[in-house]
Amino acid sequence: MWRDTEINDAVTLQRPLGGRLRRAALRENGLVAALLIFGAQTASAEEHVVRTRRAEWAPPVLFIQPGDTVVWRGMRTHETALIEGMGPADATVWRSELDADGFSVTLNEEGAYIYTCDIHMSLGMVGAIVVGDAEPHNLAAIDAAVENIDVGRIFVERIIGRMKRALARRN
Ligand SMILES: [Cu+2]
Repeated sequence: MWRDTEINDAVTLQRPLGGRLRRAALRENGLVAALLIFGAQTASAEEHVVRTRRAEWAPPVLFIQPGDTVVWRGMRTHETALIEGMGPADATVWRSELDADGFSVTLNEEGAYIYTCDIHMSLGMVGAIVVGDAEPHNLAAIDAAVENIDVGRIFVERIIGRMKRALARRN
């Protein structure tokens, strides 16, 4: 959105100006050009929205690229948290408050992430995010971490199965 504004400014600054104003405009044009280049380089990072449908995440399995951001919407009665041991090693661990609509996390590490809404985990509110095009390297670690889950384990297993089927379709 800011890029449109910068482009408009750049166009405005290109109008004929005299003396000091023109020099100032040229300096600003240089800054604008730098900002536009910076914007182009980072434009590939995308934002993905996960919404809530009763006690489910939509989409339940999300595919993104490293550096992309996930935003959760419709969170009035929900929260989102990465399940312990169910993200790549060194990956961002997140836990939102209840009713943190618009909570977001940027995921840079490739691999699979299984997350839950703790208060609705026993109703099956479990989701998966796969970062990167490669087969997630931490699938075995996720399968092992399932053993540590007491409440809602069947739903965690279910989303892992769903993610694996989606991965198989993708390949
Ligand atoms: Cu919930």
